Amino acid sequence: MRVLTIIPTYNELESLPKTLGRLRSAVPASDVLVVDDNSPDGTGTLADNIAAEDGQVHVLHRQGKEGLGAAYIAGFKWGLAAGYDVLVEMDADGSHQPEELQQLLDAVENGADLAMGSRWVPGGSVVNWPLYRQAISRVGSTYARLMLGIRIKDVTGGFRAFRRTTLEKLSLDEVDSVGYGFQVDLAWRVAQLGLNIVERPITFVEREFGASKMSGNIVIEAMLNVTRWGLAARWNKLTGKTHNGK
Ligand SMILES: Nc1nc2c(ncn2[C@@H]2O[C@H](COP(=O)(O)OP(=O)(O)OP(=O)(O)O)[C@@H](O)[C@H]2O)c(=O)[nH]1
Ligand SMILES: [Mg+2]
Repeated sequence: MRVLTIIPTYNELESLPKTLGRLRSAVPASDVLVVDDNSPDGTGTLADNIAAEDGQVHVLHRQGKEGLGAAYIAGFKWGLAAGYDVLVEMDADGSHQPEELQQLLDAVENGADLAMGSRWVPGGSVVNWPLYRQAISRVGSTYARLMLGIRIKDVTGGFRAFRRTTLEKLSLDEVDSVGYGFQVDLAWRVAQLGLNIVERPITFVEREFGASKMSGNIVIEAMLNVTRWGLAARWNKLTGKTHNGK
């Protein structure tokens, strides 16, 4: 399986080299694509310098900050066009442990269409995350699980391995949610297709350097979308339509 790990970056000058170094030693077979949105702190140039030394690291430069979702969509398209079999989402900020990637890849190798790193399954944990963030994440995931009728315990998580055929079945151009909403959106689309989603426990560590790009608006957007999608799915069921409205 040819694996591409996609790492979106916006001002991750301190974190990116550490994360890349760990990833390259933990899973040397995985190629890497850094998707940088013209970070003012020069993360893009730093990524270019690393790529110049390491033929397995690639960089996709985008003009400006368009959000995590848009960066991933661009990265997925790049990876699909380049023929990768598995495409991985991973944050640059150290929250996702590269040493835990292999178990997600193993799950895909064993038949998962989407393997998701999960903080909220047995064995999963969070380190240095304030209680209020844990509460938002748990409540948000539980709400999404009930509203959407899916079994995923950590639906906002962003450490994931997609089988190529899974992404090929999604209409990537239709996905326009931002932040956490983007992760929920993708998971919901995969769930609606009836594909095989598995969760594997991960240790999520709060970022050490740099600033979070999370905001209250992102949480609210995600909640509103989940409500909308859940109601639409129920309505479609009642009126006999399939969940994607066809
Ligand atoms: N290319 C790109 N990357 C982004 C953008 N926003 C966030 N990222 C990256 O996406 C990853 C996750 O962003 P974070 O700011 O850590 O967001 P978060 O993990 O939801 O928030 P925290 O838990 O507080 O860290 C990091 O690698 C960011 O650098 C963006 O607009 N463009
Ligand atoms: Mg983060």
